[in-house]
Amino acid sequence: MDAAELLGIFEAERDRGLALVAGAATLDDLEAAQVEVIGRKSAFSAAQKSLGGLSDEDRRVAGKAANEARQAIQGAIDERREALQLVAGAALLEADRIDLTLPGRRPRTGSLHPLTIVEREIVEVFLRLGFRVVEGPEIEDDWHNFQALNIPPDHPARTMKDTIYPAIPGRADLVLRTETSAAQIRTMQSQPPPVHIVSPGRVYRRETSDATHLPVFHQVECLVVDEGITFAHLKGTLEIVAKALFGQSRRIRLGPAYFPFVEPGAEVGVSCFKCDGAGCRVCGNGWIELLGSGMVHPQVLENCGYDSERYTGFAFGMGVERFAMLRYGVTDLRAFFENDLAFLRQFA
Ligand code: FA5
Repeated sequence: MDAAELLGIFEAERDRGLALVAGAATLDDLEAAQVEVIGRKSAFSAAQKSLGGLSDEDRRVAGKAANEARQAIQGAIDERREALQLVAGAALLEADRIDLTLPGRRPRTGSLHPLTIVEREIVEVFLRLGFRVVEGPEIEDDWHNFQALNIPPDHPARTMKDTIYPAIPGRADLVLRTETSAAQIRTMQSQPPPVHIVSPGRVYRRETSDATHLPVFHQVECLVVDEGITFAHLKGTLEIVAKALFGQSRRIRLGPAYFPFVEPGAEVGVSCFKCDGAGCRVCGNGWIELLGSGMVHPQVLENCGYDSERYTGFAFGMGVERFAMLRYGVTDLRAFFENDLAFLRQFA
């Protein structure tokens, strides 16, 4: 190819290149235009390579023209790239724009579990009466859970409240506590009378679940020990607690019951909140059996180092789930442990 032909190519490619660059609407278009017009395989580059075949004078003139054309194209590309980058940046900002005037999304807050609400409510009543809250361990030893409570190893009451024995090497004496009464023992061991405590917590029994029984449930235990404590104090306290929890018009009734750690022992019923003792679907016979109670057995006081000739006491233990069941009209205790959010949110 002679110099004139090459000059023609450089000029034509420059014009074609400038037009392509000007028409590039995106950075990708621009990239393609650059490859096409001045890329290694372009007509322009091929023409530039053949400059070598020209005479010195022609090569100088045509080479200069080639460089100028290439610079013009490259300059146009750089300019266009800058402009397109601005556009792309603005588009990105636009796409990412946050509308600060939109209302915020409120995070969903949790709420207390109904059993926690009820347990606190029960404990609150005792706090108002001047009781102190104590908590005992859920893994107890046989002595605190059974023996100190007047339930020796061969006592039939063990079968009524059989439990789960954790497999801890070398500690065959450990049991998951069957009732919060073990907290009585620990409290009496740790302090002299008078005692006014309430002890909430989880308990375990080898029990098959049904609508009113669970193998894991909660109790709140109450214990009072002092000089001159009588059954009248027990009944009076139960009345106050029942009225505080179920309403001022509630009545209580006591029936004989056996617990090895009290003498005498009583099962306590509360007149039904629904039918006021007439009998209905909730209670059956007008009364709701809620808790076990009694005068602390002298042997239990002695087991804890208290002088049973000088001190007497009463204790009772109530089921938190049973109370929650009555409070909320829940017909099956298992609902409290199924973690069904639709159920739980009702208590929020
Ligand atoms: C006791 O656990 C005695 N410690 C109560 C007591 C304390 C008596 C102090 C005397 C002095 P009982 O096994 O009845 O007693 O349980 C007490 C309450 O726990 C029951 O009235 C009931 O409300 C609840 N309860 C018992 N078993 C279950 C169960 N499997 N599931 C849910 N609640 C239960």
